[in-house]
Amino acid sequence: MSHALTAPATRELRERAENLLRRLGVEPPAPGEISARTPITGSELISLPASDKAEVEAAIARADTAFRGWRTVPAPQRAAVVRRLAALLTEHQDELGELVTLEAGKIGPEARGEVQEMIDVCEFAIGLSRQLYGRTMPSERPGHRLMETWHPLGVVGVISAFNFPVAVWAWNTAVALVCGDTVVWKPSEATPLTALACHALLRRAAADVGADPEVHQLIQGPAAVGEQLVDDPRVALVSATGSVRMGQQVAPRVAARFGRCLLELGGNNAAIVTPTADLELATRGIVFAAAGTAGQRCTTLRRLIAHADVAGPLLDRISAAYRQLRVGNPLEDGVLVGPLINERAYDGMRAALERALADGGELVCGGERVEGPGDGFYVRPAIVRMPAQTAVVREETFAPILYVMTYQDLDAAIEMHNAVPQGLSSSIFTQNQREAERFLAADGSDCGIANVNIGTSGAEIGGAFGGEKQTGGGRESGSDSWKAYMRRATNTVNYSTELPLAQGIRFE
Ligand code: UN1
Repeated sequence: MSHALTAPATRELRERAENLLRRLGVEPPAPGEISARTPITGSELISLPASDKAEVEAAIARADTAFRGWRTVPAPQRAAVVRRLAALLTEHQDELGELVTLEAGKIGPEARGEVQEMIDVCEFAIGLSRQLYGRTMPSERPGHRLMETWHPLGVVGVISAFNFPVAVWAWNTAVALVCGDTVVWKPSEATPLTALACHALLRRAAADVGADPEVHQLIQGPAAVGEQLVDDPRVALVSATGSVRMGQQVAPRVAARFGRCLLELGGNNAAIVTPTADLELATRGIVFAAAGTAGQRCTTLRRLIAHADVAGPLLDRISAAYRQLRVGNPLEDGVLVGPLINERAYDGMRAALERALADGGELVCGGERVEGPGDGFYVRPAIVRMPAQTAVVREETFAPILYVMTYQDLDAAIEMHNAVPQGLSSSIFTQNQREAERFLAADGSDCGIANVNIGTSGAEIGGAFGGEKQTGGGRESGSDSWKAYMRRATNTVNYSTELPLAQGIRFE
């Protein structure tokens, strides 16, 4: 299906992007080999150059040099940069949000929400700058003090994905900066323009408060650019968000040089709906989590495990809500589901649906491509009832497909819930406290995020974000995730005139 867009409309989108960039402090880049496309029409907005080997090398070197100074700036003073960034983001929330819509295809409210998530994490990081607490422990030796101190780690390499092109960068960067680290960012090749905008805002924030703008470096281009970052021994921490496959490449390479990794990889998130669930509330939570962002969040709800007694009425409600969803141009008010990022995503969705049907799945609704402006890939979110949790269900397909299975017994439901390789987010809808607690217990959900009576997506920044198993084990944003961005030193101070040895050892 092709609905070639008239030239003026393509031009209008291009001009819109250029305008937004200018208002965000970015001059239109020189043409180059990266093609910044909009999934709204599939057309090119702007092209820009990729970083070559020497440029990546130079960016890492600049970040490494900047680190030498930045690590000695007191953390509450480092926070000034992040405070200024938050102010700039607040001032430019609409422009940056619109650029996210153009580049990633998110609907307006979700795009602005993503910028809000950046502002939220900045606020968190500002407070954190006065709370980088170390412990003190009672020493077993008289006249001795035992304590730990947290120090900046070094250069942090941030590799981010197209689906949260700005928020995931901010989770890493706001925290890394107050921790005293410098950042080299390799964004997704699909979203280079929002990266230019964030980079410009951050450098401006640093300059405005008299800090060194070199604390942040941006490198752009294909996977090889990221690989250079991954392999460079000056990069102390590689924080990578993306597919399990990408993580499988990154982790061993970083480990081989004894660098640190923070991985946020695939999710295959499920919700269990029990017989006591408030079905109206569950429906709202499920529809946002499964169809929102066109199924392109790592926290998207992909599996619904419903008790056999409620599966029928629940599915009736969900499919009725699905039929109301407006799919289309995310720049239009009232549209709730924008485009898939590209044709590959669409092919992946189609292939998964075919496999699911071959496995005995029954299509409840959706799955078809619908007309949008230009050559964008617009689909109706799909629901497929599955006789069992087959191989295709255990894989993450980055598109809006909700597989539905039923259960009779909660233990079996939890077993099915955990029987996938990924472990990011999960939820249970129930009004029965025993069931809720069972789900959150040690033998309940095995995910990094486990919710009760809300969906799997849309986490707040205050908690630690991340997951287990193939999701990679990393934790970002809130709680004590900052510890991944610092190194810990244990200090023993002898303020006595004796030299007692630990463990009562006498060496005389
Ligand atoms: C992602 O999809 O990579 O919990 C991040 C959420 C958002 C972050 C998603 N706060 O859905």
